[in-house]
Amino acid sequence: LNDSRKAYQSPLAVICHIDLNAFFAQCEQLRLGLSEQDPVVCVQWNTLIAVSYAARDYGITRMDRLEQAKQKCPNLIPAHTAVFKKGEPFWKYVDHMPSPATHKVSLDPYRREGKKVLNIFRSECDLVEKASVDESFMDLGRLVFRRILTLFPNILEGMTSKSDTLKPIDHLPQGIDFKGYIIAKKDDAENESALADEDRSFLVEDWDDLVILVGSMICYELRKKVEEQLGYKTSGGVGKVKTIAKLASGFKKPDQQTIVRNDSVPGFLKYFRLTDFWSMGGKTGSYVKETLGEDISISSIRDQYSSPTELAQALDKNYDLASKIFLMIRGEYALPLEERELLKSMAANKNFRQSIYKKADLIPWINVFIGELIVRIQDLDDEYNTISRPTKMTLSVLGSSGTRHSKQCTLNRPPKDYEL
Ligand code: DCP
Ligand code: CA
Repeated sequence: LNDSRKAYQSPLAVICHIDLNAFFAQCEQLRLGLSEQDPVVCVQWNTLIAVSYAARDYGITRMDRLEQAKQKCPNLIPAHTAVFKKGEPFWKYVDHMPSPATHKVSLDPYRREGKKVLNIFRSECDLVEKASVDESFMDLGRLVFRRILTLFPNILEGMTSKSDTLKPIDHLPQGIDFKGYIIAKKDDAENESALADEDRSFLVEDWDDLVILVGSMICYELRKKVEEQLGYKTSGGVGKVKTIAKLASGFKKPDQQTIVRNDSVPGFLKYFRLTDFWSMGGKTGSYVKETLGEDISISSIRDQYSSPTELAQALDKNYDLASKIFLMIRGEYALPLEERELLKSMAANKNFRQSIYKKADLIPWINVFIGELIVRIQDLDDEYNTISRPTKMTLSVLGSSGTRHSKQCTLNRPPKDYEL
C-alpha cells in the first residue's frame, strides 16, 4: 500500500472515484451567485448540456430542449456557456442569447474549474488520475496506510517477512466509522435492499473491510475539502479497483458516496449490466451482447463461465477480452492509475450550420480557433512547467455532403512566444 507503483494490485488496495454533480450547471450556479435550490441549466444555443439537481426535480433532463424545459419549470434559470465572437480570439460571457451564426461555444471555464478541483486532490493524494473534465480516480493506498498505523500503532510488530500475515482485527478504535452508503454483503441482510444493515458490528470482518472503511473517511474528507474551498458538490465511490469505484460514485447522487467492500461486489453488480462498465459500452459492448446473448446479466456470465478460457471460447477465442471481463465482473480488474494525461492532439472546431462561400467569412473563425488553442497550450505549460508546442497543424473542413478536405503542415521550429 505504501508503494504507489504497486498499491493498485494489493488485496488491500483502496481506490476512490469522485465526480462533480451536474458539473457545468454547478459552475454556472456558483458563477451567478445562485443557490443549490435554484433550477439552473447550462445551455448551448437551445439545447441543455447540464441540468442541476434542482431542475431535475421538475422532470427536466438533458434530452429536453430549452423551450420544453421552460414549460416544465417556468422559473427555470438558463445560463448560456461562455462564447467566442466571430473574429475575436478570446471568450466571454454575454448578457444576451448568442447565435451560432456569430458565436462559438467555449468550455474553457469548466475546464479551468475542473482543474481547480484536480489541484485540491493532488495536494492531498500522491496518485490522481483525471478521468474527464469532472471526474478523478485516486489511489488512497498511502493515506490509508498512514492512518492505519496511527489507529493501530503496533500492527507491524513481529512481522518480519512478506509472508507474515496481519493479526485478526479484535477491536475497532474509537472514532472511526464508514462514511456513506454501505453496500450489503450477501449475508448482511435478508431484505432486498442494496444497503447493509445499520448493525455495524459485523461490517468490518477483515482487513480489506477496514481499509475500505478508512478509505471512505478519506474520500469524504476530500469531497468536503472541495466543497469548502470551491463550493462544489460531488459524489464519491470507494472500492478495491477503478471499475468498482466508478460504478459506486454514480450509485447515489448528488452529494453522496457509496462504499463497496470486496465481499459485497456480487450484490452490488446485480444493479448493473456489463455495458455499464466504462470501456464496455460502444462497439465492445455490442459485440459481447451479440455473442453472449442480448440480455445476459453480470451474475449469469459469472455463473456460466468458470474460467477465462471458458469465456474466451464463447467470445471467438478473444482471450484478452475474456480475461478482462472475467476479472471485471468479480471486482478484480485492477488497472494502474495514469497520473499524467497523454495529450497527443488538440482540436478546435465550429459547426457553421450554413455554408460559407467567402474567404472573408472564414478567416475570422481562424482567429477564434487560434485563440482557443493558445489558451489550452498556455494552461498545459503552466500545469507541467514545460513548453509544449505542436509540431503539426491540420485544417480540416467537413462539407454538408460528407466529404472532408484536409491540409496539413509541419511546424519546423514552433515559436515559444504565444503572440507569435
Ligand atoms: N456534458 C455535455 N454533453 C454530454 C454529456 C456531458 O456537454 N452529452 C458535459 C456537461 C456535464 C459534464 O460534461 O456537466 C459532465 O458530464 P456528466 O456525465 O458527469 O454529467 P453531469 O456532471 O452534468 O451530471 P451528474 O451529476 O449526473 O454527473
Ligand atoms: Ca458529473
